[in-house]
Amino acid sequence: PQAIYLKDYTPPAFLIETVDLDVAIETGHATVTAALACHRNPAAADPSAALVLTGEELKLETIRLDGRLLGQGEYALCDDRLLIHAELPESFTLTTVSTINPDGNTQLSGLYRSKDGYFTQCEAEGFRRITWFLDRPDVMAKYTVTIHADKAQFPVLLGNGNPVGAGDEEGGRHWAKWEDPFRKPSYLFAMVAAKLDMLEDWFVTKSGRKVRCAVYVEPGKLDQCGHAMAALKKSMKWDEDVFGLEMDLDHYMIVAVGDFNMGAMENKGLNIFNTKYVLARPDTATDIDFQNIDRVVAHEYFHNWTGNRVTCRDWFQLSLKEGLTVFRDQQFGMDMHSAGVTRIQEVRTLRTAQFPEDAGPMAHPIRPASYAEINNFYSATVYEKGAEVIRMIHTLIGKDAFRKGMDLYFARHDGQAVTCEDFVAAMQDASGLDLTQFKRWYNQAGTPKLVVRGAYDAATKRFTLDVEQLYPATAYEKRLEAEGKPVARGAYHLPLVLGLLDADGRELPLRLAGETSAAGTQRVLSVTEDRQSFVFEDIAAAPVPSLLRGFSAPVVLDYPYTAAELTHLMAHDSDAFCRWEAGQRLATDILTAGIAAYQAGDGDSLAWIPTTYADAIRALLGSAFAPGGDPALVAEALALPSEVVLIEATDGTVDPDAIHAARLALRRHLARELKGPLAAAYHELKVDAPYSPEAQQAGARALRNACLGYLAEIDDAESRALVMTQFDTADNMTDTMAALAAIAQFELAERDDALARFLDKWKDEALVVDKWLMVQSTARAADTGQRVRALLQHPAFDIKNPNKVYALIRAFCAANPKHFHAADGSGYAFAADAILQLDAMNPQVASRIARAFDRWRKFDTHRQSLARVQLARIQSQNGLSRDVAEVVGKALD
Ligand code: BAL
Ligand code: ZN
Repeated sequence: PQAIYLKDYTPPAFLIETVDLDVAIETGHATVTAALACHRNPAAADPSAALVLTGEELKLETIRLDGRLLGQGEYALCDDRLLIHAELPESFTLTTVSTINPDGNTQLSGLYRSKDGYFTQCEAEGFRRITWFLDRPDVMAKYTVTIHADKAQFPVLLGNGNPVGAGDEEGGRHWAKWEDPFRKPSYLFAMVAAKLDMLEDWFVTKSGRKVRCAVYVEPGKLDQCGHAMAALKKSMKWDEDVFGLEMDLDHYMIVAVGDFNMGAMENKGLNIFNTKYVLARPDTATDIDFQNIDRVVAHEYFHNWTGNRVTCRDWFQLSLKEGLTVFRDQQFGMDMHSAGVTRIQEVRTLRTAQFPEDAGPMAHPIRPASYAEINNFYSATVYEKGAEVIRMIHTLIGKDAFRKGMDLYFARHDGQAVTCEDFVAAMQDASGLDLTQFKRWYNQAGTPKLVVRGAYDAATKRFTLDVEQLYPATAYEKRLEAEGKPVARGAYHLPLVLGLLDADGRELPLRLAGETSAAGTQRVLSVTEDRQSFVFEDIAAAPVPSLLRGFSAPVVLDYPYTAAELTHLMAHDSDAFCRWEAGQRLATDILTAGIAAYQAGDGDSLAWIPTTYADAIRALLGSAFAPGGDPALVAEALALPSEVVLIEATDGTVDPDAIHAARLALRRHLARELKGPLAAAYHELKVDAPYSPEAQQAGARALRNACLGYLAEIDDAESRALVMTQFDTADNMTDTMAALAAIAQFELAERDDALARFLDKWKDEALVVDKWLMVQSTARAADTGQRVRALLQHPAFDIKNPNKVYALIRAFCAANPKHFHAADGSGYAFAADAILQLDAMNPQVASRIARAFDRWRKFDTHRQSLARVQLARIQSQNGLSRDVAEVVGKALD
């Protein structure tokens, strides 16, 4: 597919002041009348450029210029473009009437039918599937929309902004008109016509304005939206307290829909959400679901300022709003839950999703220079790495200067569509820190490696840290180079946050060479060079460095820690992330030896597991019960690095079978060695209070269920009885799912019975059925591949529903490496079949599945040849979408 380039950006030839839409939803089609008040853009590069509107799957009925019907020859339709040939005055109103088919819109982009009515999704380029438009984010207009539909079937009619009129029409129909007082780009347009129940509440802003908050859900689900409403009100308060940002509308609505490609969408005043991030009840949703709802509700709310009030000039700038808003929802999450656990979970997500992306064929900087299909760039890099980049600015300039930078950003750019440079300039001007070099994070792809070496000199009492940055070119730079495009690479500017621990685990006061006195026990080192040294004075004995605290930069840290040093950090580091990280490193080192042992045929001897390891984990488990202990953190620390993380950590060819075998053997070893303490912890951590998703209870459940997971590995009658008792008696979905996930790993009659009973109980709760699918698609049981293929035909599965596809197909491909990379190629063939079937109906979803092939070149030649066959089969399909063509084309490059 054809790439488009950031360097080719030009301002639009025309601007649109107002958009007056009329959408009449009939049986089988909708009629859209759009009156656009346009004028030439004085900033256009070509003052005589033609007016070219974009539209997709629209049937143009009529077109009028200032009320005059245009005839043949006065306009032309060419592919997805509508060219106006008629002579245009400086200002004019262009009115089109088009017919669309929302019932046949399986892409779920634009206006589409879902079970309870009609919904929209316009980001990034869905508005052009509703009407002809200058569908680009730098065209900002004021919108009104009048919606007409059958009153009995679709009693709720919603648009952005404020309701300004409503009434009945002939034939049992009704209408409603909404007006949004704020200028916005077309991607933030939304409307809904559906049968929905509504929960209403009020929020009083800091200046005393009353905002009506409403959550709309499918009929009968009102008892599942209280948590989302509470999250919305907490988010409104938090943004006022932390950033001084107030809600600007009188109505803030969240509508939940079961068929949705993304997680949620921040349309102005009318968020549309995947039900997954709204609906929750203790018996239907897990602690993690509750937390995710907090985060997604907050994320969409925070977009009202970072994204809506100040938006992106073009889609290359996507991280301007997404990276910043993810950073903001992360900060919110850290304030609402355990800060350490939240950070650890974020780092795990980054390593699982973003590091592989940065190392694979789809590598791109947080602001890519080119793309073929923008939907492919709603990526872990733009979102999660984008948030890390904002976090680094926050760390480098400090919290207060960051807040000043945000204030300056809004003062300068409220109501505008801007670039990442504009954001960085505000941060630079507010802080006085030169961020010129820092901007490389926006233009360079790849995860840098930070090679750090420490040397202690007893004679001078100095500890020297030598820091080297490595940032080899990725697939992204290689492609640009091949296209003859300029590629500049250089050292990054990054914060290295650290402390030094003495032999007793105490934090040492830190004085850098050249400083007159020590300043604290934690420092932010500003790393800017390819090679740099930092010298600490007055260090009495060789310390253990605690490096990259809080994961202060999105890098791979290479430091030659010994097992003893890692155990020391696990026990004593004051930084929660570094304590967890030390445990992960220790486990990774052991597993690396285990993987080699399995490859050499000697894995089962377990000679590769140090005898002291179980003791370290025993101490870790015990720490949860010591004064100040944090069960949630211990639960995180008990989890061994995932197979996906181990795949990325592998230098050279990946052996997924050896990785799986080593990891499982280590889990079983710990379970056997620590059976007593695990069982004791399991019983001690039982929560007796009524269910609440708050951090303390959730932490206890997380650790208790981690213990259950280990105990289940013993695989005897006692452990099975423990799991089945929890499954049968749990009063909340967190505990139910933990038990079901434990039993689902084994090919046992108990598994089949538990799965059958679970489905029978929950078959009418779509989100719970998704859990049922996912627990099977991610199981290690030998029959998983076969079962997943059979589930495609199960009545509980629906390939048209993205959540079902993500639960069954994507989870299998992305989170079950043992089966996806099966040596007979069955996993690859399964994925290719699914991608081809999905591409014909929903290219965005198909393309997300196709990303499972990103790392195919890391595997052995046999697997590579099997994957290549499937990639080539997909690529040769006639009419392949741009979405999938870009992913597969880059994979095969
Ligand atoms: N803007 C797309 C959905 C989100 O990031 O909030
Ligand atoms: Zn977002």
